[in-house]
Amino acid sequence: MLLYKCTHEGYKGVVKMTNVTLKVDGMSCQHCVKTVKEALLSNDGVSKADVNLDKNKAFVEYDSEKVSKDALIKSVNDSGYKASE
Ligand SMILES: [Cu+2]
Repeated sequence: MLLYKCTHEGYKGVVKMTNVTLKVDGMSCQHCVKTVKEALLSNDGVSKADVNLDKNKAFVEYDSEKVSKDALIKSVNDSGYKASE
């Protein structure tokens, strides 16, 4: 787990980011990679999504208070691929 101290004025909280690596089936080219990455980043609370075509994996960094792992998986599935943990 990574801790980020937000330095925005008036904001004193610390955002706790959670990491997960999802298995993603169905990707065959860089276009698929881009689609999956955009699907993950479309979730509010996702700060980073690295998708690896060779390994069929997606590394996601997110704020678990804003988005759940299930929602991340669903967003990939809704874009036409198959994500699992
Ligand atoms: Cu493709």
